[in-house]
Amino acid sequence: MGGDNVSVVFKLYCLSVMTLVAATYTVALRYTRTIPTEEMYFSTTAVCITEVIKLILSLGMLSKETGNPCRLKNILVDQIFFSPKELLKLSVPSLVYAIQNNMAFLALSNLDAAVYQVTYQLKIPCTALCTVLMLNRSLSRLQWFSVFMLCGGVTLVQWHPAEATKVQVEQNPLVGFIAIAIAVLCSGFAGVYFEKVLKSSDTSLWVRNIQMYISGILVTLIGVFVNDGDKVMEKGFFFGYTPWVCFVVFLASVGGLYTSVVVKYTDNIMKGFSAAAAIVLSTVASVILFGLQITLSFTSGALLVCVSIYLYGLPKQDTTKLKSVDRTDMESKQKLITV
Ligand code: NCC
Repeated sequence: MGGDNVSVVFKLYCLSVMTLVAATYTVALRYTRTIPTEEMYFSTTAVCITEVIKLILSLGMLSKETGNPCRLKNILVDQIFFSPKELLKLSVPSLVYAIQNNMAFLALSNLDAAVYQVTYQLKIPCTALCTVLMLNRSLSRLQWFSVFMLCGGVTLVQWHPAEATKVQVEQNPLVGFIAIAIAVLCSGFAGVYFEKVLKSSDTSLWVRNIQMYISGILVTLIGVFVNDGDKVMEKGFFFGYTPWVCFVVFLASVGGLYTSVVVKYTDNIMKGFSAAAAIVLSTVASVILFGLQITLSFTSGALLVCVSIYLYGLPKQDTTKLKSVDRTDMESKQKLITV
């Protein structure tokens, strides 16, 4: 994963894994938060331990990339231990992601996974807005239109109101929706901020990840003590950790790393478009392989997703050329009038 010229197949592979992990993660997380149990785990500890695992995995990837323990040591000393400014820079997205990841637990403790997935699609226009504001990129009107069309398309594709399940734990949908709104804003901002830092220098992705996860561990640890300090002291950090909870932590770690690779080789808006395409394709594959019944909302949503991808990819019209054509047109009209 070190080289920048990676094949399309590799990009598609990363996108597919990311999308598959994200879908499984949401359902598994919801399951662990809604099974009636006396021993519910502390979600803050799960967010914190995920950062630790991502740090360890990124260290492993960096050592693979450098291929030499001495070079690895030099990089760690130079770019981690003696780079407080860089660490501070990356503490911004790590704080925002920490809030976002905690909000996901709060939202999925109060809302059905399908409702969560559908509402969370608002992150697509939010990410586009952050990209325009923070990366000084411009989107044509057609591209903005396609961003909103994609948002609507994914919403329809994932629309399964009949599957909303009754659970025996107390839920507060308002809290759930507020948590999603915060997560949407955090996802857009942190994703684009990380992309900006990553692409503004030659520093390795794994170094950037390590810098982010170090402050991520600190921030999420503070979250553990502020929110569940007393209970964690009494019952222990890993209280209530079942194999399912470990699975959720595993998915969160793997999903986070794949997200970083996807952002490195594409960008945050492309991440949204490709994830939508992957959802559509995987459903079509399930129809062919397992005879899954296709609904009207899926068909119309899939159509919207495809059209939006096509529209987004259309070459932008050169507005300067258009303006000059307009001007020449005006001038010749004026000449005609004077004649
Ligand atoms: O919301 P989303 O991603 O933008 O959240 C990004 C997740 O990736 C982690 N991350 C990001 C950059 C980086 N260098 N390292 C990281 O570990 C962040 O900590 C954050 O958890 C998506 O685009 O829909 C996606 O959604 C998440 C997840 O489903 C939602 O946040 C819902 O809770 C996916 N994460 C997982 O599946 C674990 C992500 O892959 C895609």
